Amino acid sequence: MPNSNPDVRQIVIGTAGHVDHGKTALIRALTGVDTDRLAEEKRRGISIDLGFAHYTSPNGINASFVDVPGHEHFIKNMLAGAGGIEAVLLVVAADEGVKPQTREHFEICRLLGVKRGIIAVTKIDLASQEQIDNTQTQIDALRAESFLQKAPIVLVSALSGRGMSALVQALEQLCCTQTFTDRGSLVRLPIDRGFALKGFGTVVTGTLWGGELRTGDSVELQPLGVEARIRGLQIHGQPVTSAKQGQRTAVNLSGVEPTAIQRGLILTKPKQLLPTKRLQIAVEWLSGVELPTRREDLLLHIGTSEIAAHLKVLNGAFVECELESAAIALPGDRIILRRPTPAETIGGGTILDPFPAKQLNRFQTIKRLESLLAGGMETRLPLLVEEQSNGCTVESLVWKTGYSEDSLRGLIRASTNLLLTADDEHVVSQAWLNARRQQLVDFLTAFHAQNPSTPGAPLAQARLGLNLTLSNTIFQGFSAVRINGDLVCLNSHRAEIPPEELAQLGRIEQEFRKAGFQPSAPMDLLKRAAVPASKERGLLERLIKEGRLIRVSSSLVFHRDVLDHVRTSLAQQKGRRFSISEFKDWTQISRKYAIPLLEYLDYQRLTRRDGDCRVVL
Ligand SMILES: Nc1nc2c(ncn2[C@@H]2O[C@H](COP(=O)(O)OP(=O)(O)O)[C@@H](O)[C@H]2O)c(=O)[nH]1
Ligand SMILES: [Mg+2]
Repeated sequence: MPNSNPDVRQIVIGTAGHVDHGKTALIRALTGVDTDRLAEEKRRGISIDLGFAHYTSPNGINASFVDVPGHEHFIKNMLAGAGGIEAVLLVVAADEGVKPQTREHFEICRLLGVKRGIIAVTKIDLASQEQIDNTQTQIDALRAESFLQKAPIVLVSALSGRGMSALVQALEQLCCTQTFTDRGSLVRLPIDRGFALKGFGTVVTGTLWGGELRTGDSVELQPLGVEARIRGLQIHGQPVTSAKQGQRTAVNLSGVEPTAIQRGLILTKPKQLLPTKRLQIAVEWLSGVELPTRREDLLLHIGTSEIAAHLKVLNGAFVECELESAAIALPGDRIILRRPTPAETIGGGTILDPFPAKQLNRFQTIKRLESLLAGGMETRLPLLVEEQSNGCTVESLVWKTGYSEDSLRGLIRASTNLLLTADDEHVVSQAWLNARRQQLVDFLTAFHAQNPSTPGAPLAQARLGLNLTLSNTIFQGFSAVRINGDLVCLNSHRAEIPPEELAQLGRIEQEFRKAGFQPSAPMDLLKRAAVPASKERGLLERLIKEGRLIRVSSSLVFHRDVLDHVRTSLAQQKGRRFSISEFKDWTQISRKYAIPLLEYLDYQRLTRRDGDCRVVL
């Protein structure tokens, strides 16, 4: 029966060290598992690909070992394994001492941010005391002031078993003080193996970087964008119902062919993270390598993937990488940079921005990266929001920061300079809101100056080109403006109508009222009202906007009182049928006007057309 995966103490440990120094033999001596599975590995006597073994100590501590190849040709595979480890078992043969890949693997672990480890000086059965002392001296020089400075050094022989109990003790110690590298709460499982299992279908394995996986969950294979479902989970060969951050996990997937799987893909929650092809990185170059000066084609390793990247040096501390194929990357992720020819690791770094701001010059880019490097989310969040002209969605911040929507909303609510829109989906800065409100005040001030006698500006115009969510955020709770129907005005605005204009408006209304059901063309009525020709149209439109006059069709305008009269008369005769000629008799309206008026009444749902007749609703 699958268990619910109680929080057993467990850790993922990677081997590291020069080829032939005894990594695989040590893992075999410890776990009984020969991680050199491939025929070619057997034939050549060296590890080529990653090997996996798990180990339960006498005290019940579970360690997942990732055994990496030491040969310089297979650093790519070593990197795929090292991306998911918590601690390193650095293996140095006592008779050979520190060699190039001892150094390279050590540097890679350091650059990947591995925090702890154990150093095994192995093959002591083959070495003299002098050799052992020399090796220890070299190790001390290598690890000085590094994460391994205080790591235990254990002298062992995988052949004779000498020192193995001290190694077990050191492992127990390591697990007791274990803390997971926090890579955020979002589900990410960089895949290091994918295969078909008879009767099960597709299985992928990897270290779960963040979040939790449960059987039945939907997942997405990124950057392919293929969705699948979790049929089953295994940890240490045991079926479980959930897997948590930091655990080496085997995932049985349905809905995806084994052939679609390759190392380097990453399992995420569907539609949560977005692949990117541009990264800005705080870089650290290894000493003794030839540094890239301006631009160079390199290989970038992230998670379990290796991607060709075009590197642009911004300054000594920052680079930008244009990736040949997209990757899932989040701020804080560690990467390794390698030169393809001659093959060498030249540095590594921390991703500062997986979706760099565009249209910045080099100076601005560097300044921006400096603040991202120096600050935490309290710097990053306002920066990301404010560099967009109208804020951004909470959803987009998930793939830009690696924080869940819920934690982002929490941070936004707690911040003094950011706020959520009413629907909780969008975030803007207080500075943006202030600026937009000022813009609205400026707009209304100008509008009122030009139209002193108009009660307000049409809302559609005052939305300043923003969508409803954003413009409502500006209007809501803003005491300087007042909304009335579909008009908005400054709170201080009182429509003032000059007496002369008031008289003109009155005369126009009078003409339309007089015309009743027989209105002449609106322009003729305006002439009769004797208003200055230049103002005719404006005054007419204003009366229509204010609802004093009602436009029934393009050339037919009635006074509101006339239509109110129709409305009240109809209200008393619900259900009655009448013909067009009856309607004409009743209103004395000409046939030319009757049809558009009836259509207007239909549209207003006062009447309904029924053959040649109308029914009062
Ligand atoms: N005498 C002796 N030989 C060892 C010891 N550990 C490994 N070897 C041998 O060294 C060779 C390389 O070991 P292996 O574990 O494959 O090295 P790796 O490349 O670091 O994985 C093999 O022939 C092993 O049998 C040891 O402690 N003592
Ligand atoms: Mg090996």
